[in-house]
Parts: sequence; C-alpha cells; structure tokens
Amino acid sequence: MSTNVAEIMVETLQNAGAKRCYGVVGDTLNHFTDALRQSDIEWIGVRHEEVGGFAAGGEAYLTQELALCAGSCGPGSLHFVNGLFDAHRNGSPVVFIATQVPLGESGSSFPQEVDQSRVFEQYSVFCETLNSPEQARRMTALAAQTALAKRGVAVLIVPGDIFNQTPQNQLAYRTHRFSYSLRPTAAALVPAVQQLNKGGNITIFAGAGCEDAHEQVIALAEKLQAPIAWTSRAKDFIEHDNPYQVGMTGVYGLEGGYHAVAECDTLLLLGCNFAFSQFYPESAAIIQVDHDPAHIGKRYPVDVGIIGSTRDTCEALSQIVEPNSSTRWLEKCRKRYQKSLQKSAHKSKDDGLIHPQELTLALDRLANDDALITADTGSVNVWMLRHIRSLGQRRTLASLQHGTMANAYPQALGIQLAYPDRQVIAMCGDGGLSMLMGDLLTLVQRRIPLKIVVYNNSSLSFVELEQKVEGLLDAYTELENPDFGRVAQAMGLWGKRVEREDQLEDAIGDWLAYPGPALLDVVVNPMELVMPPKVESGQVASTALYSAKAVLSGRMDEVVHLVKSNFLKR
Ligand SMILES: Cc1ncc(C[n+]2csc(CCOP(=O)(O)OP(=O)(O)O)c2C)c(N)n1
Ligand SMILES: [Mg+2]
Repeated sequence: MSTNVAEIMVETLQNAGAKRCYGVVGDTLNHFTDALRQSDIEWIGVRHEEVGGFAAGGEAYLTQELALCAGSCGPGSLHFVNGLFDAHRNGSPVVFIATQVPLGESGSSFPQEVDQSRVFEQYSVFCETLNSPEQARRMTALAAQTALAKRGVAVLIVPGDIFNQTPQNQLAYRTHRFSYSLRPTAAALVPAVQQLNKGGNITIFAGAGCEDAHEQVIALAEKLQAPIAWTSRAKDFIEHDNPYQVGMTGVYGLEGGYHAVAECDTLLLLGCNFAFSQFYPESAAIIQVDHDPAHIGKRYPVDVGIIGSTRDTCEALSQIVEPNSSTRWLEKCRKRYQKSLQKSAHKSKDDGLIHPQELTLALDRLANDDALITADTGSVNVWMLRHIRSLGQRRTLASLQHGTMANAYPQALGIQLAYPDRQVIAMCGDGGLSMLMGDLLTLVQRRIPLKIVVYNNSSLSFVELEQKVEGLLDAYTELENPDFGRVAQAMGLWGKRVEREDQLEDAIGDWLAYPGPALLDVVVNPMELVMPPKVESGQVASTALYSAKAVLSGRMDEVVHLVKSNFLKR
C-alpha cells in the first residue's frame, strides 16, 4: 500500500480511471506532482490554468472518464475557476485538487490564502477539505465517485503540508461505478398515452437527456409521425440519420425548429432543459420526460410529467401509443426546415468576401466523418451547430450552458490528448482565441496536432448583434488583430491566413493535412450576423433604430453593408 497522502490520492485517482492531470506546478502542489511523476497519470503542464480546466472538461465530456486538475494555493487554483465552471455545467466528470496554505496557518490571512470552498461550492458536485491524513483515501475515492455519478466537478481542497504526511490507519476505500436504468411504471405512462392518442400535430423536443436513446426516440417519432426539434446540447445524439429532425429553435435555431415547437398541439419534451420560455408553444399540451423529478415544469408549465430515462420511456411509449396515420404535420415541418437551412447557408452578394457560413460548410465537407469539433461562444458556435453535420461518429462541444468565450481550443486540447488518432478541430472566434492565446505554446511543446480555425471578423460580433437588435449603436466591439497565421508561425505552429473565397478550399486542405498543430486564420465578412428564427417586431423596430442612429452618426456605409449581408440573400 502507498505511504504518504499524495501517493494515496494519486493511487486512488488512478484506480478510478484518471489518465491525465492538467495544471501549473508550484509550492503547495509540489508533493502531489511528485507522486504523479511516479504514477501512470500524465502531467499536462499548461501556461494558464483556465486552459487546464477547459481541457480536462473537454477530455472528460467526451470520454465520460475522470480527468484531473491540480492547482497551487491561492491564485494558482483561482485561475481554474472559469474553465472548471464550464466543465461542471457540461456534465464533465473532473476532480480538481485545489491546494491550500498549511493547515496551521489557515484563517490567518496567510500569503496566498483564499477560501476555495466559497468559490467552488456553487458549481461543483462535491467540495470538501482534507483535514487529516487519515481521510485521504476515503475523501479522494468519494470525490471521484461523486464526479462520475453526478457528472460534474468534484473539488478536494488539500492544505499543502498534509501531502507528505502518513496516515496512522487506512481502510480500503475505493471508487464504485454503476450503470442503471430508470423505467417508468405502466400506470405512470397513462396520462401521456391518453394525450398522444388524441393525435393532431405532435412535436418531440429532444434535449441532452437523449444521449444513448437515438434509436428509441426515432422509433417513437415514427409511430407518432412527429417532427423532432432538438436543443443545442442534443445535436450529437439526435441530428444524424434522422428523417424526422427539424433542427433547433431558440436564438441559435432556424424557422424549421421554431415553428415545429411553437405551433404544435402536443409537445413531448424528452430529457430537455431548454431555458428560453418565449420559444415554447402558447397553447399546446406539454408532456415532459426527465430522469430528475426536480426538472419537471422547471422551465415552462407542463401538463404531464414522467420520471424515467429517455431510452426506457420511449421504448415503453412506442409499445403502447396508437400509430398516427397523418404525415401532414411532419412533412410541413421538414419542408420548412430544409428551406430555412438553405436560406441561412446562402452567400450574400458581397463577392470575394468569405462568409462564415461558407467557411463552416467547407469545413463540414472537408473534415473527417469522425472528426471531433469544438466551437467558441459567440457567432462561431451558432455556425457550428447549424451547419456542421453530426454524422453519428462526429462529436461536438461548445460552452452551451456556461456560455464562456475562449473555450474552443482549450477544450480541444484535452480532447486531442484523449483521442490522439482522431482529427480534432477547434473553431475559434478572433475574440476567443486572443483571450487565451498562450497555450498555443503547449500545443507546440507537446506536439499536439490540433487544427485551429479562426473566424476573423475583427469584432466581438455576437455582441455587435445584441447591441444592434436593441437599437443601440454598436460600441467597443472592434478588434484590431494581427495576422494570426504569422503569429502561429512565430510560436512554432503551421500557420496561414486566407482572405479570399477562391483560396479557401485549398487552404483548408493543406491545414487539415498538416501532421502537427496548425492554425488557419480566415478573414470572414464582419457584417454577417446570426439571425434568429423569430425576429420580434420590437427587434425589427430596434434594428431600424440602429440604422437611423448609424446614418445620423455618419456610418451610412455600415448600414448598406448590413442590409446587403443579411437581408438581400441570393
Ligand atoms: C469570458 C466572457 N467574456 C465576455 C462574454 C460576452 N460575449 C459573448 S460572445 C462575445 C463575443 C465573442 O467574440 P468572438 O470570439 O470574436 O466571436 P464572434 O461573435 O465575433 O464570432 C462576448 C464578448 C462571454 N460570454 N464570456
Ligand atoms: Mg469575432
């Protein structure tokens, strides 16, 4: 058996399946990293701890295995906050070892002392302090078990002087893992079946709770002839090989998904936690299926709740609902979806400029069928969600719950380490990339063959859109950028900049074929805005107000460009 606390913790985490630990070494962490050095867990030194938090989150999200982070006391652990909040909200099983000043100094405002528990308890599944060496094995096993079972970040705070102490006695605590199913009883299904048997226009709205239920959801849709709209987080589980899917609703969605949800008679929510009430139907009967009773009616009033896994509940419902003989509603929604998708992908008339949709469609065509793709918060993740097809083997990740910038390439860094033989692509905003650029050096130092593409619109464009639809003159969104291709080259990556549409395809080919880390800087049309499917009349008026303000302040050219790019589609 291991001897000191650091060794006990590392052994326990390794037995729980952890393969990598991300962080920056230092002071209170040194005994822990020394134990890691002698284990099978790989230390991934990053330049900024936030990147380590995102990377662990990306790795754990896709593998559903434990990933680790460890921080030195005070600022070293604080730097993880944003990355780990994102990991937690994505449901990534991560254990974070936050170290603390020596136990005897706690509470004395000792240099670098920060009360980590007050920071991390709000977004974690477990947040406890190790107060004695005897607790080491038990608390570490529990942290890992809770992260895996509840899918989130478990934080274990360890005073630095405990690591090299040896416990007097130890019991054989370890991490237990289970898979289980949650099948509703026949009686619990009756109200839902009665409603579904009334027929009419039934729509399924599928959420992230449909993971592992692709086949069962489609079988139920077939029986009900129901279109399936999906939330952004359900993309990978629902979109592919699905003749019933009609895309997303919400600000990221298009008309197809919007109308299917807003205008149905019965809405069947499957593992769906969609937060934006203005996109729910005003007068439909709503049935909600969820594994967690606390989620029923949380986002919008519902008529019937069923507690069960999506997989088991759909299987049970498919066996007992009456088949719907009318395909009219389904066909109407599918047609709207195809039309809205084409409209959104169209080029505008500004010849020569690269439109972000065109770039995304080119990536979709040229990326491998099993590529792993991340996207930054902003306009970029909308282009990814709309235009990169999931294809079944492809997986995607964005910061859809936490909504932080600068997530894409750090998440992809962890994903590429976990899947060294797969093509991994990070779709970055120019704002996102430049916010956390230092770890491009980690890609070079560790030869991580990640492919980064920058949607370079010299702008925090999503915020520009927000300001314009509120009738404000856009302000403080401009970015003065370098040639990111040359910056990448100077840092040791393959780098290139593309400015014209006719260069795009070849450049993507060269970039994807490069065997090491590579960055493609693509200058995209800055006026191409993410248009939501339902533009409120107030928003139209506000956009007109923006135009009036812009004209009055001598920015007429911008108004012409905006109208050409977004309203005069070919
Ligand atoms: C850490 C953080 N800061 C600020 C914001 C607010 N915000 C959301 S999107 C965005 C702009 C992103 O710009 P960029 O990465 O260039 O992408 P674009 O929208 O231009 O495609 C900002 C500032 C945020 N979500 N997260
Ligand atoms: Mg931008």
